[in-house]
Amino acid sequence: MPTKVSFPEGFVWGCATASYQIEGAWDEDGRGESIWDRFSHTPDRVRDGDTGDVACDHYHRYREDVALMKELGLQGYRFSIAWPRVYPSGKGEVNQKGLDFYSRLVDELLAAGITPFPTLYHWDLPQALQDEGGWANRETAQRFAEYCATVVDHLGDRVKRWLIFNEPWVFTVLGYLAGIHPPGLRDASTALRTTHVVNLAQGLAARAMRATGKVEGLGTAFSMGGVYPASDSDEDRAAAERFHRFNNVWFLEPALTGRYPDAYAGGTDPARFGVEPGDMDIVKTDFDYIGINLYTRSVVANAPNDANLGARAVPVPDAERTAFGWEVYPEAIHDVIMRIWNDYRLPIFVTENGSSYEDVLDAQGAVNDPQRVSFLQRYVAQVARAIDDGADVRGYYLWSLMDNFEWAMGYSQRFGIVYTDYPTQRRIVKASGHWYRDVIAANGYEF
Ligand code: GBH
Repeated sequence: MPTKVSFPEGFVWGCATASYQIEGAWDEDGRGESIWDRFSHTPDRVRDGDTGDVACDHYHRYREDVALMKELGLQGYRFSIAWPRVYPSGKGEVNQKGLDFYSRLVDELLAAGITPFPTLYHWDLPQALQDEGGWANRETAQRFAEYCATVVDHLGDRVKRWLIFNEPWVFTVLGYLAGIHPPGLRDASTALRTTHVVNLAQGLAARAMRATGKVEGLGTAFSMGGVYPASDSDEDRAAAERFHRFNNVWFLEPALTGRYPDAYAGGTDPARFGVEPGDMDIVKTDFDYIGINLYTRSVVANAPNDANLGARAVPVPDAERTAFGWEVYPEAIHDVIMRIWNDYRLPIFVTENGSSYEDVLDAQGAVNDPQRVSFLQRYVAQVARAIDDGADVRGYYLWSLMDNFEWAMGYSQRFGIVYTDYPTQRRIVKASGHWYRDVIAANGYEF
């Protein structure tokens, strides 16, 4: 018997992308240098020396790209705005040409009947602000709020719903603790301070955006994953809970409650975050919804030797995996949505979900990606199950519209439902793209 998967009326089907990953035109029309330009232009930072200098050339091809979205029947499009296009050095004079690009993109989307859902920060900090300490510097929070208010002021007549940050956990932890994203630091105490500056930035930005009077919806897209204890023991269950607090709600919890979650086995002294009097009132942010980016899961065991969480992810042998090596575990999206819905009771958008596989353009000019179709069939069915179980999930944004610059992995990972032929910049809709178009048209599917 096939499974029938259906969605409530008004559920939004979309795709997601990010500025640095698709735009290219890195030094055009007054755009300033971003930390990803600096990082990718530094030898040995990105696989194969790849950079986002050209990427998908979306800056020049946005009209064709929006036409493609329309062909697919997309109802929503999540993209990000590059801060250094708007403020080339992070502050001071606005670069009108940068704002104009996003204004044209928004007009094009609206004309195609697609609702824009922009993210204000998807990792491309102006390098000039990094030179002053980046997210470790409290001043950056003020500059971010000013930038956000400027953008909302210019686009807010047409754009109603916004996401402030993309995955604060990823850019602080990978950038300042693991050193695999810019600025490439490995410094635990700086990393904790960036956590707090980012939270302040979010609170200040939300207030500055609302002050324009043009905002109808605000949230942030958080990186999350399924977390399951390695055994039924009390120790493993407690370790899994600490892992959830650090990996899933490390940023969400302070925004909603004004407190840092208890994730560290030995507790976390607020002084280590650099919290000053009054800060936690600013950090508290009035979200209209929560964005969840979810790809995989972790199985977690108690680990007394781990100095931080006292927890570690254990290998899952023989698991099904994507080309990136991430385990395919569809129930994770249901389980995380239910946990977040039960704990916080705010509407949820799936702001990213998808998979990378080694796609090839065949002799007939087609791209057959049955693994991605199967991945999506199973994950999206779990989103429907969460809705059936009572969670208020408003939409699903698939990562990604097209293959693009996958950060430290360069162009080696293809996440698109549209294949990007980089040498020619031709876009070829993959089998998964045809599948998604049919799902959107029917607001559901069978498999
Ligand atoms: C997102 O990051 C980004 O927002 C987006 O820009 C990016 O292109 C996309 O995802 C694809 O990577 O424990 O080894 O199984 C996602 C980052 C993905 C980080 C899952 C943690 C767990 C890997 N997260 N990952 S593992």
